This record gives sequence, structure tokens and C-alpha cells, in this order.
Amino acid sequence: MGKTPPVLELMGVPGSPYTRKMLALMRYRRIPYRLLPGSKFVINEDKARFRARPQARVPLLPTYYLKDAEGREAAVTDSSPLIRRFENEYQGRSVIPAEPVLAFIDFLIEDYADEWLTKAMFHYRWSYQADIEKAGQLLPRWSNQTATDKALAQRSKTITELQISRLSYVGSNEVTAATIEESFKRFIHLLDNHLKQQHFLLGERPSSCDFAIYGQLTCLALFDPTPQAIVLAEAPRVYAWTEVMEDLSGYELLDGDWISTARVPVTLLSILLEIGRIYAPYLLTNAEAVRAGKKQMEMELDGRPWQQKPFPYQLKCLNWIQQEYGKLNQNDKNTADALLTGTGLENLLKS
Ligand SMILES: N[C@@H](CCC(=O)N[C@@H](CS)C(=O)NCC(=O)O)C(=O)O
Repeated sequence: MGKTPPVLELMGVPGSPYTRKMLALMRYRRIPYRLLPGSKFVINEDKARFRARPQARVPLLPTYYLKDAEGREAAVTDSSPLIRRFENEYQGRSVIPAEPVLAFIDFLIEDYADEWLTKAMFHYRWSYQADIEKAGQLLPRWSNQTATDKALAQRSKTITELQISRLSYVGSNEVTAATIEESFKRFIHLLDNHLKQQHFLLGERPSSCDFAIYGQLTCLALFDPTPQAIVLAEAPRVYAWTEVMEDLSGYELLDGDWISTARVPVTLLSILLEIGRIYAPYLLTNAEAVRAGKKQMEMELDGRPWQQKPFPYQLKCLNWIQQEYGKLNQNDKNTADALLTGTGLENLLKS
């Protein structure tokens, strides 16, 4: 009998876009998992129910509890490398396209969703009163259903204040609000248009980038009232797609479900152009600011001023993109260059 791969254990909550990204991905891949409540947010009275587990160095949601090389339990975070690790550990229903250039496009779009679309998510949730109130009420309740109203009110206040104070790290402020909102609206229109042609970003089967976009849209389309109203009014297909993405466990695959980079639909090219327009210049200027040790990053982005605190993690994202490109053979590099030249994304590839 073959060895059964382990049931994955992770900690997360419904309001975390990266938790939702991974839950949907594991459902699609038919990977068995156990979701543990977000213990970081658990008020003391509920804590006795959960055994102590190792802490991640940077505690993020979701956190997976995996065995390290010595067989000890270790807390591991960061969805994108985890997705690639699980590709090796669980067979079938892969979410990484087989064609290396398409896998690289997948990597770029996934990074955009995780790192840029999330700005829209955080911005809408913690800038508009109705969104602040809804998230403030519900975030503490997900992990503390039996807590007293008094304890919940206190926790709600703490979480709301903390998240609003973090807007400066995300880059959401009066100067940048219009840029974030306009780029979000453009994106949902482009996605809506693309989804008229095919079920997923890269063909008739989902890739890791679909799950990354889905994760952010669980907030933007399904939960937070301000962006939800925009998605429903302007791109209802995107709303429906988000709901469908949640559980693709029964989605059956056929040969040839991924597109070929020899025939990239124009609607996908338009999405790449959008990413090159907004995310590529941002990522490059952020990298310069982090390398120079600046306290504040200022630039013109999409015709408007942009300012925020530099974000060291996103310098790593740029490095990872360059590493992925570096892994392509010369032929594939040429194909990627031909596809990306003129989108703005080509600027990310020169180290
Ligand atoms: N790059 C990470 C990002 C994870 C992340 O930022 N998670 C958020 C929640 S959605 C978080 O835990 N933030 C810290 C906090 O809330 O204290 C991933 O892909 O998993």
C-alpha cells in the first residue's frame, strides 16, 4: 500500500484572504485538511480548547503546522511557496501550469493578487465607515463565538484601531485612494471580460493565480460592503466566479485545459497590461526605497502621486519574480519576453 500523504493542519479565519486562498486550493486539489481557529485572536476564556503549537517567526494567517526535516512540528507561513511545496507532496490536480512560461505568468499574476489587489482589500475595509463597522463587529466574533459582548466590544475596538493604523504600511491614504480604487475597478472589468472567454485566468482549469485573486475577492466581492456594491453593479460575473471558486472539488479536468503561450487570449494580455501599468512601477520604486533605507517612498503612479512606507517584503517578491524568470531556459525567456514586452512587466525582469 502506498504511503498516504498527511492531513494538512492550518490556522486561519474566514476574513483572511490568504486563508481563503488556501482553503479553496486544498478543496480543488482534494487535499485533506483541518482548519484550526485563529488562536492569535482568541480571547483567554476560549484558549483551553486548543493545544499549544509552535509560533511562526512572523505570525501570519494562514499558519500551517508541518513537519520539518527532523520530523518536528513547525509553524510555516506564506501561501505561494507553500502551494509549490504541496505540488511535490500531493499528486494530481496541479495548480502550476506545465508549460514553464505559463507557470511564470501564473507566478506574476499570483504575486499581483497577493501584493497589489490586497491594497484595495485593506483600503476599502478600513477606510469606509460601513466597512469598518462590519469588519470591526465580525472579525473578533469568528474566533470567539461564546465570548461576552463586553469582551467582544473591547476586542473589536483593539482590532479596528490596529488595522486602521496599518493603512500606512499598505499605502492607503488620501493621496493614494483614487489610484487604488481606479485600479481595482479596471481590474474587475478586465477580469469580467476575460471570464467571458474561459472559466479561469489561464484556461479551463484553475491555476494558483486564480486562487490568489479569489482570496482577495472573498473580501472585496463577498464581504466588505463598499467594494461589494461596486462588483455587483459593474461586474456581476466576477461576483459569481468568486462564489464558484470557493469549492471546485467536483470540477473535472480534461487534457489541454491550460492555454498555450503561443495563443494567449487578448483579454489575458489586457490583464497583464494592467499589472504592468500599476504593479510593476510600484514594485521597482519600492525596491529602490527599501534598498536605500528610506523612511518614505514617493513616486508618480498611474499619473497621480503615490506615497507610503517602503515595504521590505515586496522587495523579496521582486527578487522571487526575477529568480523564477532566471530559471527559464533561453528559449522560454525569449517566449516570455515576446509576450511581456510592452506591458511594463518586462521592466521587472532586469535585475
Ligand atoms: N504573504 C502571506 C501573507 C499573509 C498575510 O498577510 N496574512 C494576514 C491576514 S490575511 C495577516 O496574518 N496579517 C497579520 C495580522 O493580522 O496580524 C501569504 O501569502 O500567506
